[in-house]
Amino acid sequence: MKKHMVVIAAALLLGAVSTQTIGANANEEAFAALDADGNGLLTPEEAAANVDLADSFEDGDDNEDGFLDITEFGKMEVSDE
Ligand SMILES: [Ca+2]
Ligand SMILES: [Ca+2]
Repeated sequence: MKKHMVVIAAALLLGAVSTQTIGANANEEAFAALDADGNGLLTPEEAAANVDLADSFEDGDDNEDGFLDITEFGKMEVSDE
């Protein structure tokens, strides 16, 4: 009985970890898809490909350097619909 609980807990933990990993990868893939020149920064022109992102570009640019990096991008909640 106890052994079963451990197995279930381990499975849940593994599921949680892999979901997080998939989320991070999806984010990186979305960023890479928008980063047309692949320099690791999104310009307003590159962000214009996604209407939601373009709208919230300035809000997302935490360090106000005029670009979005992957960290800033990751904090934003942009739908890709
Ligand atoms: Ca770029
Ligand atoms: Ca920035």
